[in-house]
Amino acid sequence: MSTIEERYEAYKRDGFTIFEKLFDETQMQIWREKYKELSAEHNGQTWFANTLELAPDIMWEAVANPTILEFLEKVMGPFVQLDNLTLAAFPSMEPEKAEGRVSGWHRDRWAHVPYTDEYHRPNAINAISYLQDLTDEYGPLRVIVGSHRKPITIEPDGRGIPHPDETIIHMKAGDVVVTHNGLIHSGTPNTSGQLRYFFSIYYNLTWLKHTDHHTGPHTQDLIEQAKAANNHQHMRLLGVDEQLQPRCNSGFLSSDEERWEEWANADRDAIKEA
Ligand SMILES: O=C(O)CCC(=O)C(=O)O
Repeated sequence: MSTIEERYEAYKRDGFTIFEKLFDETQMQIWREKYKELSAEHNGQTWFANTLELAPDIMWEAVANPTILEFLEKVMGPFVQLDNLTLAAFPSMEPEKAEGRVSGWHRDRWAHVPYTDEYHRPNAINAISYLQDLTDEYGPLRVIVGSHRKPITIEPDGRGIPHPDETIIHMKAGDVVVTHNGLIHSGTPNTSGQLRYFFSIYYNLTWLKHTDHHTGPHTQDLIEQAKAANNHQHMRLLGVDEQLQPRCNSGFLSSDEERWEEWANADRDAIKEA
């Protein structure tokens, strides 16, 4: 087990960190069932965004997972909002069609191609879990370690094939990989004969726009609950950041990380117990 400091150092160096077994089988089964229900209701659709609004009772615990949020606030400061919550499943394909292919190299939403090898706070972070073990048949995750700090580009004809610098990660069911949005990564085609579930909790900085709308009645109820509890961390997740202006104009003369910790502690102390 690494300490949060060790994780943060590894994350800055590699562009990702993996929390093992963060979600348990009961939670994963509930999410898989929800996917099947949604897909049946929507003519076999395989990709669902806005899933917090679609199923708040079973999704909020993932979005507001304390272990993930503690780490995100360490990395981004207490400026973390939900950009989008996606539950998807990649259908299986014939092994001959998948041979020598990857799903598609990319950096994630709100990224840019790095100019230098300096570390920068990410604009966004993906907390991805797969609701099954990613064996070779299900299709492992591929990453180019450290590519959030390297000006690597890939020509179009290289984007669907293995990369010489890739690392292949066989994620286990319930593990959560937290990526820097500048990390180049790809899935691998699924040839298992079963669905390959993909659950992505995507967070960005509160002064950016969010991709999910957060305007639906269920999400609005969650905002009201967070306001009643004076829980700024939860309000921010849903797009309401009441401290944004002072905290984004703090003068920037003491270390960012010290200020972030101070603000996160102040938010915790401000929560009203129910
Ligand atoms: O399929 C995977 O393992 C990764 C998918 C992914 O990174 C994405 O859709 O952004």
